Amino acid sequence: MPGLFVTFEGGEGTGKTTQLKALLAHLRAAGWDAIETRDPGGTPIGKQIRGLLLDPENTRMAAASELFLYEASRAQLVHEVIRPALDAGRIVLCDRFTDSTVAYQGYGRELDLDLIARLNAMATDGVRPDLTFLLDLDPEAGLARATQRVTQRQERHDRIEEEVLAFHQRVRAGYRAIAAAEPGRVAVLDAARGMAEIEGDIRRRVDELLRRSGRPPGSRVPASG
Ligand code: T5A
Repeated sequence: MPGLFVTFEGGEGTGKTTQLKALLAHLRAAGWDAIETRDPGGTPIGKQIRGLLLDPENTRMAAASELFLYEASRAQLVHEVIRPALDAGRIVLCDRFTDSTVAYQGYGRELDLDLIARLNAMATDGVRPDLTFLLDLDPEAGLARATQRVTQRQERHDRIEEEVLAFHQRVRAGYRAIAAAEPGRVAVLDAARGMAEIEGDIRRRVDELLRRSGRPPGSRVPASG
């Protein structure tokens, strides 16, 4: 695919959104044609599905329903946003993607990993991230950040944030297993550090990838590798 697909992964409150937006601003300032999106969400249909998934009132949602809803939102996102942008040669930055389902539904809910791999393949129609940043943080610290944020905004924790600590610890273990299995794609970052330090690591990695592609900053990105 002619574009470049970068995803941000990690547990609750690890700083994915903060870092994605910082990278987006950096790339755009350098002249690259970059867009941001998020999973679940990112499309009108995906936003409706996201509402169902995260509504704290939906306490009776079955694990299988949850899995299918995440995959449904993702299928729509790939179809409507990600694939067209990559085909057009753009840089796509996505807040969460398939690794979230492996970590949360596979390791967190302990659903079948082979089934999740098949559903992910179907939902993405072969679209895979070129590079993934995994923001790794003790779940207690991440949940404390999320709590601080919802308190400031006078909101409620979403349905997944309300899961017990053991669930979030399994999610973290899942992410680490993914990173160990795919070290070439997944860059693990210590998310306990300051925002600027993490941002610097991410910039260096992406700038290097773009530099190696041999093109000056412009409106289109050449094929990676
Ligand atoms: N999910 C998702 C699944 O179960 N399966 C799936 O397949 C998918 C795709 C989605 C939920 O759905 C689950 C995972 C999630 O539970 P979401 O909103 O996309 O929800 O994800 P969240 O993790 O809930 O997003 P958050 O906004 O809570 O976390 P972020 O994006 O990691 O963190 P961010 O950048 O918003 O920062 C959180 C707070 O920490 C501060 C920020 O200022 C902010 O206040 N912060 C830092 N503080 C100190 N040091 C740093 N380095 C900091 N970086 C950020």
